Amino acid sequence: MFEELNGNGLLIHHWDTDGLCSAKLILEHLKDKKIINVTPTLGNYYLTEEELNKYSKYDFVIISDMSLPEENVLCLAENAKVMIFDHHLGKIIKDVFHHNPIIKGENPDLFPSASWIVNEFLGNDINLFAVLGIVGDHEQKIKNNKFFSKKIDDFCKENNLTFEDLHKMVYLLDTNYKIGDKESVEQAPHLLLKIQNGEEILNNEKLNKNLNNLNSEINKILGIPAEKIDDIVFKKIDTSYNIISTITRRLAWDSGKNTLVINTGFFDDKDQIYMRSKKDATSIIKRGKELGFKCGGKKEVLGAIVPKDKTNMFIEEIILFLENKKGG
Ligand SMILES: [Mn+2]
Repeated sequence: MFEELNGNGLLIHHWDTDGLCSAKLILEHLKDKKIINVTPTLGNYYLTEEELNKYSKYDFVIISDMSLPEENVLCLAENAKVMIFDHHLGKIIKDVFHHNPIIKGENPDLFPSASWIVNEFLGNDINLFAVLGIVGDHEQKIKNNKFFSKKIDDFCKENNLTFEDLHKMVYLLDTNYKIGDKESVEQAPHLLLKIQNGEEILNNEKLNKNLNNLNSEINKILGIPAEKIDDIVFKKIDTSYNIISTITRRLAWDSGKNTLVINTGFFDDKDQIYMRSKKDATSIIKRGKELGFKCGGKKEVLGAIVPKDKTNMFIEEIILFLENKKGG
């Protein structure tokens, strides 16, 4: 499959640990080809017009750990051979090589990360990078996956590591995107190509510095008392760091209450909104999508990216939802 790839190549990967590790494995396998790697604008699960233009000059494009919109993929495929390695839900994109066992109906528990899927596809033995992608995407919850908790356990024993070591490596690797440093995200797969073992991630000076910066920003924000609207914990923050989910989780867990956080500092033209509710959030997530916002979440969590002039309107709707006056 890879033998057919000729000319100039581009690898587009997710910015998180799984994206970095799957990118590392692909770059390693294709070390004799001409290929550069990029990540989309941090926070975007699609390519902008500008990115699409720039990325349309390549002969082949590999996408890993990202479910880009079909129209983006087809646009790239006009000029290039496209290969996708992914494990997100979505639909099969015909006309390109789309390796995603999950959308082909396989058991998601057996394909927990893009790094694992890529590693298997390449026929590699289990290794640190295949495992780190899994720990990155699932954290402690992977311990409930019988098959993989044993695999990871065995891997740790053989390599004299603990699960906590792996978790710390994930935290460190994820600092690059959390502080909004796209360039370092794109350098990270090359850093991973150079290292011999996990110690080198744990002891990496720059990543540790990032982690300290992140923690002090989080603690600074948490040190400012939150407002209260009726029984809702409400906080407005203005940070360039992508830490709104962490802040919301900490406020919600500490208070045990419905929590709503707005960050005005991550995007120039949009705000981040994050909510943790004590009831099912499906209806308010649906409402956000109806309003045309980039919006997602799970049972009790809503994350949305909203144009600045729509923020107040949507916050009011969320407050009504939390106060039980609407929906839910
Ligand atoms: Mn992933």
